[in-house]
Amino acid sequence: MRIHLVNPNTTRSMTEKAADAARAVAAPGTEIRADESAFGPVSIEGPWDGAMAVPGLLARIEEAIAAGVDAHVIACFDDTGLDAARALSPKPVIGIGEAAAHMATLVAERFTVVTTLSRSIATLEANLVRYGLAARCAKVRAAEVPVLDLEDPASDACGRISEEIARALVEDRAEAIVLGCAGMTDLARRLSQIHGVPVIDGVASAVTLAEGLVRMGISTSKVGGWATPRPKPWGGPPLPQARRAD
Ligand code: 5HY
Repeated sequence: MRIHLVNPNTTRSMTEKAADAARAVAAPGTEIRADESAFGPVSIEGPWDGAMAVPGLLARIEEAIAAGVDAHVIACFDDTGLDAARALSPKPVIGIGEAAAHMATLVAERFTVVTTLSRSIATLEANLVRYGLAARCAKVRAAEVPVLDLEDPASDACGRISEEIARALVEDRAEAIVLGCAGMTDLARRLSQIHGVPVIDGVASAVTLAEGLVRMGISTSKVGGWATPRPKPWGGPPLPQARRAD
């Protein structure tokens, strides 16, 4: 099967890190097609970035549909553009935030999300309410690490995330931790070993769930809010089309 992993921001190194994590967990025979938004912000930190990332994301979703992929994974913990992508594609679309939260509920009564900056918290809290999972989430915390610091080996990002995890285990009585950024995907195993609890990465969670849906032959229901968009005229200049380099 072929899974499309799309990073809604435009930072290639984050795409490659997520693609590595996806390939590490994917079953033999699963091909990962990875790309990032064709245009938009280099990182998503709050609602404006998130809104501006969606058109470039949807351009990649359209390309992947045309290429015949079996499912899509949105590799941003905010699940940026998830509803629009589910309406657009006939194939399953899994957001790493929703996927990680579901996985956490299978191994812990209470989990805490540790994300990057405080400005991302409201979006993640609203998502959990939307998904029906807020009751199982003790808290959404921020390690106060800018997203792109996770791409800088010299930054103390991992240390700050680890300190926040330690606080969550005591103050929140968290039994598992969900890493609240695609850029943290390479930290899960090490942080789980340090803290002795499940530390859940959304990329691995989403790829695992996407493979399961494809094997079950289940895709997005089109009879409700995720119905295929109705064709209609477009006002103003056309959106830039994605032009794949390769
Ligand atoms: C992410 N931002 O996973 C989110 C995390 C955040 O560019 N990729 C981003 O900070 O909201």
